[in-house]
Amino acid sequence: MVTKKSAATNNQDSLGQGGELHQAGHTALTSNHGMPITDNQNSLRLGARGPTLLEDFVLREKIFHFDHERIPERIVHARGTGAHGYFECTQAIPELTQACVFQKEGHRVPVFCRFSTVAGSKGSKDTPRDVRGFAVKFYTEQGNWDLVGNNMPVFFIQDAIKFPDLIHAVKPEADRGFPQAASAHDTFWDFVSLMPESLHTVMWLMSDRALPRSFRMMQGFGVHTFRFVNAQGKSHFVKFHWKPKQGLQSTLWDEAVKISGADSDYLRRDLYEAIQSGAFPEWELGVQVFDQEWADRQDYDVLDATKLIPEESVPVKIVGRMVLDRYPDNFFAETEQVAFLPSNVIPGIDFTDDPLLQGRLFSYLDTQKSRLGTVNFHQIPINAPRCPFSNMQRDGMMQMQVPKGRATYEPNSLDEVGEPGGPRAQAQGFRSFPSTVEDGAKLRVRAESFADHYSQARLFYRSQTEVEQEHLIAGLVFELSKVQLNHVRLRVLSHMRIIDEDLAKRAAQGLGLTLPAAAKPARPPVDMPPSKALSILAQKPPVAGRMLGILLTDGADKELLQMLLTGAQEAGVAVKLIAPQVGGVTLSDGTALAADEKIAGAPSVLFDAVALLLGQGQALKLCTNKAAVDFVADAYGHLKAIGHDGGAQPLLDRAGVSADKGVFVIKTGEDLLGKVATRFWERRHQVDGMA
Ligand code: HDE
Repeated sequence: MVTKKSAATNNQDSLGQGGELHQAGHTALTSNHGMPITDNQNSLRLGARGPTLLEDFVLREKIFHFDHERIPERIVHARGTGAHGYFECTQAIPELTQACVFQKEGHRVPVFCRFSTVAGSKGSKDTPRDVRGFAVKFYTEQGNWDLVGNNMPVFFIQDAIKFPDLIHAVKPEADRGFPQAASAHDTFWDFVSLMPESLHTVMWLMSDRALPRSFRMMQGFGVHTFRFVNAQGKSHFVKFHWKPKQGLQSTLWDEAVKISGADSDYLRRDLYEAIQSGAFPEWELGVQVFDQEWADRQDYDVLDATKLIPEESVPVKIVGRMVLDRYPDNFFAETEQVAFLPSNVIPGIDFTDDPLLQGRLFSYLDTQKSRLGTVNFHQIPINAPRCPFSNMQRDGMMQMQVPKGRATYEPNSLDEVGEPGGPRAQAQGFRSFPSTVEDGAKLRVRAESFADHYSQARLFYRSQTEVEQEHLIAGLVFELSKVQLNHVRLRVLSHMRIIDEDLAKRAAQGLGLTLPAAAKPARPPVDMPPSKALSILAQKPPVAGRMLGILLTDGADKELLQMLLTGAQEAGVAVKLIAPQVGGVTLSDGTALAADEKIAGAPSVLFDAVALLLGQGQALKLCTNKAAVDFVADAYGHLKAIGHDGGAQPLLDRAGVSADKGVFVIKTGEDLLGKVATRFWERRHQVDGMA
């Protein structure tokens, strides 16, 4: 025990520069103004059983602060998670832009990246059918550049003035306060069916893109057309793309539903565990660059955010990579307080007249004031530039800086008498690109070039594989079955007829409805050549970054397990050990092994593939364990690889598993690990409704 005297001496010795008090290995507990606190267990009361005294300033300060710990959640994208990392230029493009991040190969800048769902509240689940946010803050030597994108390259609306309507329609219905984090309800479909411009993004929302298996396994898009400007002042249009090294992967709908019960933090935990284990996720940054002449030749307007540019018409040039290698130390201080602003650009990157982007330039700055409470939110460490910053903005709530001198206005001549005159504008700084506008009249109109709402919805649908089209139709049928207003369902179907007659027919069949008359498009669609890049399944994903679940019982074959563990490590596949009890099992050679999870706590929906290593006679025992039977039945139903040791047959039979290429006895580690990222699509015909 530390005597009073020696404790005092220790504290005295370790009084830090900032005034902190340290005791052996701990920081001394103090009040907010630094007074050392001796008792953090009991409030100050009159006698041992008497009333608490108003005088108890320690109690009051603690409760006062606690009462105000919450801040308003983001109006959209409330639920998210983020990570630190770096961006590295891999292909310098000074001919296109003077942006400092693209000048030299190998040049790195720190980044903070936040992924999010859009519609749900902060406490909602991770796996709803939804768009995902993909926002990156680059801390460059010329200021912060925020690329605030999504995992889909298009958006629901063309003009910012419709954003509040869109969000009101998708958020829980105003009178009843539900459904949470779901688009499957009347108001969303009512709105989008009256706004045909949303249909292209609605196709993406009904597709597998809205059900990412991991934030690490989705693409990111800047969505809008931006401008690159080079040192000579020459400008090109640019669209930004993030391409995950981990490949693309989505959950099945049935999986997503079950995951939200098993682990509503699934995507957040996935990112955390990957980074903590050293499997740092990585994306390539690509750009599609084109000029005005090219833009003028297209059937669509490149300033319309409901349109994408097929990679087949403008290839994506890879110019850099982003690696996320550090999880935040504090969720609130960093992930919650990070404030992204599309208006944060650096010299060399500029905006276009996209009316959605123009509205965003106002909204994000404005929303931070109500979310973070002060115009000084840029001084919060996660938001502050990492380069020097200096101007004559002063005061405001939570001013953290202590600016010196009298120079709070410009111009001034204070330096003529030897006083600091303060910062001055630079010749080398940001200059808006002097683009010209065609028509000077002030009008509330939508350009005629924004009128085609169907061609790209059709392009997207027709670019999907057969399986993906099935999923999209199933999504549509599910959502419209939740819609209660029949006229809304019919209106949606009337649009589907313009997008693709077969799509409309199959959706109507799924709903048990007769097809209505086709909608009348403002402009008839044109056929665009299908784009392979729009399909997830047309691209083969790597196995690295995936997770294998190994179900073990007492007597499980130690050698087989060791082979799988070694193989997994070499392949970059993470492993979780699951057993009837978390205390673990005794392996075939008598060694005891602790499990990561109990079966009911780690259903197979959490894994990309499963192995069943069951000791003699154990499979039969597990046949009466509902969680174990579901583990296998779901892995089968979700078309995953199931590797087993040969003794698992009774459990496979009990779970209704029929033999196919994806169900096999493991002979080498490669048998299973090579298939961790594979789904056995042919099996879907055996498991109607799950896939
Ligand atoms: Fe956002 N959006 N948005 N958005 N958005 C916000 O800003 C808004 C749009 C996106 O992880 C808010 O700081 C308007 C498109 C992401 O912190 C708010 C319009 C795209 C995030 C806002 C759009 C996005 C937001 C809420 C139509 C993809 C989360 C909190 C004009 C390119 C950033 C906040 C994070 C967040 C407004 C449309 C992406 C209210 C008005 C298009 C990734 O300012």
